[in-house]
Amino acid sequence: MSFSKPGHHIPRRSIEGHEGTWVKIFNPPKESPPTPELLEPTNPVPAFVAATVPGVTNLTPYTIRPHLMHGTELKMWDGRELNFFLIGDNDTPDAFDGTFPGPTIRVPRGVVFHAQVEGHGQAPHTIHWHGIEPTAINDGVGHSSMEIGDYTYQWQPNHIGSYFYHCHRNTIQHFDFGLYGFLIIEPPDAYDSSDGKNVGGYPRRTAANLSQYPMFPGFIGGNLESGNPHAMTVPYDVEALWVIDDIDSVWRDQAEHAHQTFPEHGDIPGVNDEFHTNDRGKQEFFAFHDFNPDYFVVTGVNFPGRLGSTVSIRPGLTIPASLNSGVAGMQISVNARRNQTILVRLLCAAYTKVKVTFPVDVVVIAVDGRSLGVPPFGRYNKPYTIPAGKPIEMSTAQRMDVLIRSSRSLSSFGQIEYRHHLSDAFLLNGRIPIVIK
Ligand SMILES: [Cu+2]
Repeated sequence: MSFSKPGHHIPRRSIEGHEGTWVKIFNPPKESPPTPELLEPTNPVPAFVAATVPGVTNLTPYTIRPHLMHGTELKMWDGRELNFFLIGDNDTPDAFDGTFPGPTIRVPRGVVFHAQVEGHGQAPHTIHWHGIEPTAINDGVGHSSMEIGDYTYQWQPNHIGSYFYHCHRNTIQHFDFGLYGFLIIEPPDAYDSSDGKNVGGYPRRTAANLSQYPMFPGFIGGNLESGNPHAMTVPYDVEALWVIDDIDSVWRDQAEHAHQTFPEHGDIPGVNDEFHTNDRGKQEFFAFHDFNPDYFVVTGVNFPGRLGSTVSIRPGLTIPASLNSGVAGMQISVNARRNQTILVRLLCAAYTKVKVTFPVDVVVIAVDGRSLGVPPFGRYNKPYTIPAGKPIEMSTAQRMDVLIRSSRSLSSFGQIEYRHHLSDAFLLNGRIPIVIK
């Protein structure tokens, strides 16, 4: 296979005539421009969710409708309320007022994806689809693409795996304050129920090359160009989502405005901007340079402990179908049976240094949305085993997909160790129950 003759043909349109829109620009369009090269969306997921989850609507066909907001207070484990910016969804009552993290978006590979996005309150915001490869205006990087306002993002995913989406305007604040969610690209037929499979549940499949790991049954190898949507995929029975994050309450108290780090522009942008006042003309510019988190969470769930402690979240925590694109039963704390294939999707959304440790051997099948050992990059990497107890170091924005399968019962914990990004001081050990029986 080659790039000039790819196995998966995903049609792309020429950008001829739109070049000016696609290059880096200092002042991106701020007012709802039409999406260049707009195609008909084909994402089947919004209609599936509306048909299966009570109360959910799908007002724009084949399209999701997220919105970005600011200024919500969420209660932490000790009762203290902290300032959050949240992503909500206009079609989902459970998510209308925003959730932390934002709803998990699942998309089959190869569809034309549309997100009709509104920015509320202290816009501008963007959505960056981290690891997807959209055109530049749809990539949602502040200062170099659209800043909303309102905008319909368009892209087409071609690699099955784990991604996330987040606001990329003044990222250090907006991402940290909660404007992010998880994003999963699934096999092309993941939402096709015509063969009788359970579209809204498990087992599901993800990309992997497990030819050297016969312990995981159901792996289908073969050729990506064969047309088999399951070539180079493996089924999993249980799925857990661990989004690792840390929160500095001082940042949340002192920088409540979304423009806190927008400098007052001089007459030569980027040269003589005024970094003592923000663009509201106030002496409130906040530099976000000194990060000292004192709250720690996994997938929005608080680790209930002070700095220096070792604490656990509850067993049996799951994510409702309304916040997971209609799929019921995705877990946070792991609860499985012996000889089930368990997929844990890890995302480091923290700014501190993070080490993840499992009580069992895990097989790493994908990193940053690319499955190891699967063409076209399969010659350069392969899945590998990380033995029980050996820490996995992660840094901001990294994803890692690991598989677990145990023939023995187990009642233990995965562990997330947080250390200060500069001093390496120990901050907290967060424990996540893993029960296999
Ligand atoms: Cu934002």
